[in-house]
Amino acid sequence: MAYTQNKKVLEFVRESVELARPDKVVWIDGSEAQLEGLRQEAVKTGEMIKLNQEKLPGCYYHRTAENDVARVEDRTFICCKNKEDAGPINNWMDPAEAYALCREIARGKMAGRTMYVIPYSMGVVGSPFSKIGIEVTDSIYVVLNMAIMTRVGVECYDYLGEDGDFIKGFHCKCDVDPEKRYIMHFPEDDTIISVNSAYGGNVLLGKKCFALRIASYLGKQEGWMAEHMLILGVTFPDGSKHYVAAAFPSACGKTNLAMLIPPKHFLEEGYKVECVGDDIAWIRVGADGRLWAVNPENGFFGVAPGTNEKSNPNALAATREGAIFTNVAIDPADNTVWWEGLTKQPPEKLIDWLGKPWTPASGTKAAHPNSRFTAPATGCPCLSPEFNSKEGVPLDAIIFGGRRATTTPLVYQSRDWDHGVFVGSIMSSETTAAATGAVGVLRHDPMAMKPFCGYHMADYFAHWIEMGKKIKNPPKIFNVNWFRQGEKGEFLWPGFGDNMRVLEWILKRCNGSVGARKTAIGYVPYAKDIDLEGLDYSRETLESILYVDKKRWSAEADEIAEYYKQFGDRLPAELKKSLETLKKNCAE
Ligand code: OXD
Ligand code: MN
Repeated sequence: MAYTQNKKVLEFVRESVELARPDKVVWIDGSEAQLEGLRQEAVKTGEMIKLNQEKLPGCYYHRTAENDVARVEDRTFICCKNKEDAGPINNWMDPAEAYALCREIARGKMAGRTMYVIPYSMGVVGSPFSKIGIEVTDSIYVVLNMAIMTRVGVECYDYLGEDGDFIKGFHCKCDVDPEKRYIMHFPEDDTIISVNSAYGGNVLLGKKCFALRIASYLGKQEGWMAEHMLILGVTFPDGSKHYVAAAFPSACGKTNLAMLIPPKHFLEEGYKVECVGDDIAWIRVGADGRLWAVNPENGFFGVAPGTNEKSNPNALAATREGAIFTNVAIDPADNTVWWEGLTKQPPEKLIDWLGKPWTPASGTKAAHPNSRFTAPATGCPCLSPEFNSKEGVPLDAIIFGGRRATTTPLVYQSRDWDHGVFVGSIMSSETTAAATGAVGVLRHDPMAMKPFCGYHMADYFAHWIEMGKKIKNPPKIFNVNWFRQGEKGEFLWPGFGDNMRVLEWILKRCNGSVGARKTAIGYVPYAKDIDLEGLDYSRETLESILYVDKKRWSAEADEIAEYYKQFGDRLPAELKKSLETLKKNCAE
């Protein structure tokens, strides 16, 4: 049953059927009864394993193909008419060529399978921020993950009416052939095509493909922003609430920061941190001239390894009910899950992510480093009461942050909005297992959007500058680096809950209640102003990671100048000016 008379939906489904030739079409209605039927079917076929329902009620397990464990940036394309509009950072393919290639690959590939039609909303249905997508897929795993990560249901059709527009997403597992794997985006046609993968970031099309790549393009056209940012709220002891959005590259701790538990004395004083989102923010200028943000997602697709009672008890709690685990290890003793870092001592015997028997002596990782949990947001104990707000939350601060062993101090504040855009544009970070390729390589990742910007990166910078002109009361912009290392490679900042100490300084800067030192790169805290109570940590170490080394920054400026060259004339003058100022400041 189609649930809709929307001609464009019916046409999209008809075309998809004609191409992929499924045996059957199932229209997803979002009901628990239908989802439960699909879970049972997936267990029967071996696509999912039902976990211990006493310890992990409603939780399931899934293994991807060994060659299909992360986003594939080298096979991800922006397919716009003019190559120049995709910019120097994106892979580009001519739309006609990309459609033809994908059609060739997907032709008849759903034969013998069922095609599911998923209506979903990114954001609360009916919010001025929200947008509707329809994904067709031949994977039950995708349906069940989408039902956690987005708002799936027939109300999306009601909202669309007979003529409403939506983002089309076509996904087909095909043969999970890495040589024919393509994640194609057609921003000018509101269309996404994903073939030959079944890994979350490549196939849950509401997430990276729609909510970042397509949405960033729409944001540029329509005057709003789609960002790779968590959103959190801090309640002060006086009851006032302050919201922060923060951009970090994949697997750099966004989920941990979003769900942070402050150190004991902050809690005793009455501070509270609540999570609005852990990965994506859609941001608009409100009537009050401030920036307002919503999290368009409905769940968390988090990196499992390293998540434990200490690092992130809130995320862990969210995974205890109704979650799907992908590529972690199974503990056969009680049919539960395990991953590196969950407990100090691994169990004696596990089934690893490849399905093979594993013991601590195996010398391999039991869980894939990019193994994931998909967990409903409602299971997060610190979920903000504003999570479902249609208006979103007003931002006091925007934070950028990368994984840098040296150079970038623990925290600094930009001089103003335009300088803040510069600070975001020069972000670089060491690569992680969230994408295929080498890990630990320093690369530029402006605003943590390198893999996710759906158009020319310099035009994206220009959009940020333009947005700044529309915001009467802009949030203050900061940069943080939790990952400074000492000579022996040891981390110099404790991170996790102790990041509250830095957050507090940031918010005090926003309300003007703390001073700062003006340096070559922006405002840096006086060490005395970072609260170290209850922490066994020396002021000298703190001084060392707040230090701005002009020699290093001068070299950094030269490197940024090289990096900027690829953007040519499209690079906004404001960024060139900030780079000149940085050079001049370092020479003084
Ligand atoms: C993610 C990613 O899954 O950034 O959020 O890779
Ligand atoms: Mn992400």
